[in-house]
Amino acid sequence: MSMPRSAASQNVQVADKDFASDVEYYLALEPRQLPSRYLYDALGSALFNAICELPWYRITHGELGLLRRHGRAIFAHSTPASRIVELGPGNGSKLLTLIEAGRGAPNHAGPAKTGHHVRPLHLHLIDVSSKALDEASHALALLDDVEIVKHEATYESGLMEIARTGSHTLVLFLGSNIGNFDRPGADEFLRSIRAALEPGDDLLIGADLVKPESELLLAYDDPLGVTAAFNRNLLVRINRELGGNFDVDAFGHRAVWNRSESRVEMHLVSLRRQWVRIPCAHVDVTFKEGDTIWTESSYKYEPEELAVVLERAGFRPVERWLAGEERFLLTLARAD
Ligand code: AVI
Repeated sequence: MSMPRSAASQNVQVADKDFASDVEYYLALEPRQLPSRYLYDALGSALFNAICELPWYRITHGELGLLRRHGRAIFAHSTPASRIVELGPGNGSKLLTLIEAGRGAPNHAGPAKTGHHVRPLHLHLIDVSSKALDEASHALALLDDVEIVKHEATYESGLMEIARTGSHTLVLFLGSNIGNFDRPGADEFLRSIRAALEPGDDLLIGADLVKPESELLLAYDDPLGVTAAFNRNLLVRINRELGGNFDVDAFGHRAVWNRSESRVEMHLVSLRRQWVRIPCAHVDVTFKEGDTIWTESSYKYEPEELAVVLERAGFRPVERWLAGEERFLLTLARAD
């Protein structure tokens, strides 16, 4: 079984009628599914931020550590850029950490002096959530001489907005967001990043690596139940926005490591036989005890595999930095 590419990618503009028609479409599939992008309403985004603070979810901690320790090396290895584009900036902490850690490095993308003028560094933030954009730009406004441009857009349309302006660009795709694309979807998405860039531009990508199953399951089914709340909140959202009558208590959270596909899957599991109606999505469905809804896949990579994927998309890996303890990899790759 494999989640269709469109379910894992963000290339559909999120709007209420899309939500209703996606819920109708994906709940009719076998196995039943819901696209993971709908996990991120206001409460879902807040729960995701809480997940990032959990000791068992080591992606954020591992990545911030790498950005802090290697910020100078990242700039030293990249083409001098006058703008940085971040896809999915979250609360802005990753970009803030990178810029602060990189100060003083050759090629640091800080404000450039032209004659008597200081040319500001342009930070382009692309996200479908205006709340996330506000939060990130608020955090980044702490920096001197930056100009922040918010793109409230899907990644694909945001990339089209920033494409080919003639100035060198560093694109950040961090947080292992690449992991929420299936393999063909990752290829396609990396190609769309490449298409927005000129030869010599750079991509800094963060990817979570394959690690022992026990660690992966703790990361996606934490003892505090925050990830379970993040998953079940999707049912709360459907009830609120589409008039559904899910009994949220009657669904459990399950994380599964699918070794052959190299992905952690999140599912919602019906704890009893029940009948669910979602009038705005024309859904009328019966769940038996144990029936599931597949809500997310997080693909995990091997370092060599990521290099191959980048090359296939038209990037040449330049340098990489590994957080050994967290098994997380940052790769700087150059557009050919
Ligand atoms: C946003 N994304 C990379 C997270 C992940 O690890 O797949 C979302 C998440 N799902 C459960 N915990 C975190």
